[in-house]
Amino acid sequence: MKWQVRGLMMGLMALCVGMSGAWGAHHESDETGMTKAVCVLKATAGNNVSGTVTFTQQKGGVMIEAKVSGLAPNSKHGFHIHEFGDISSPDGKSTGGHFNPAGHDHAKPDAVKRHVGDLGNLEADADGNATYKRLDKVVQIHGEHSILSRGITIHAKPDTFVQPTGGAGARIAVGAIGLAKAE
Ligand SMILES: [Cu+2]
Ligand SMILES: [Zn+2]
Repeated sequence: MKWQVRGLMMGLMALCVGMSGAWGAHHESDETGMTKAVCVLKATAGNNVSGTVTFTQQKGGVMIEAKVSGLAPNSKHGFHIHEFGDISSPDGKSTGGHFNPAGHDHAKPDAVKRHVGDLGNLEADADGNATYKRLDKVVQIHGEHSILSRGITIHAKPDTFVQPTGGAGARIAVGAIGLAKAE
């Protein structure tokens, strides 16, 4: 019996080593040029928001940078990755709910356990322009929780981090996340 347990342990260890090898190979492929994603935002019906969001793989996380214009002066807007890159509906609802592959609760972007899509808020200046720059430790361009082909959603109201999804209301801009040529 003891030998059986030992054999099982050895087998598990071999499996772990094999899996870490696979992860290593994956990172190498990232270095060959598949390290960037981009999302061009489209205003939903009755809104005038435009902008771009980029995701760049870096050591220690994914750098998320957004430039958005056409927002109300000095306003705050929930900013999320939603499940679908489908931006066909005029109200933006076709992007579905928050991208949440691990089944966690809604949370702030710096939380360890959160929806992958929980990016917090965009904050517009007096001219209605917002910029966002954060190194994110949860978002993945490649891998199990890849954000490729998912959607970005900007909401009319702030994300106040209440359950289940922050209470940020209607959708004023949406976009689909696609692979970009790495620089
Ligand atoms: Cu949202
Ligand atoms: Zn969420």
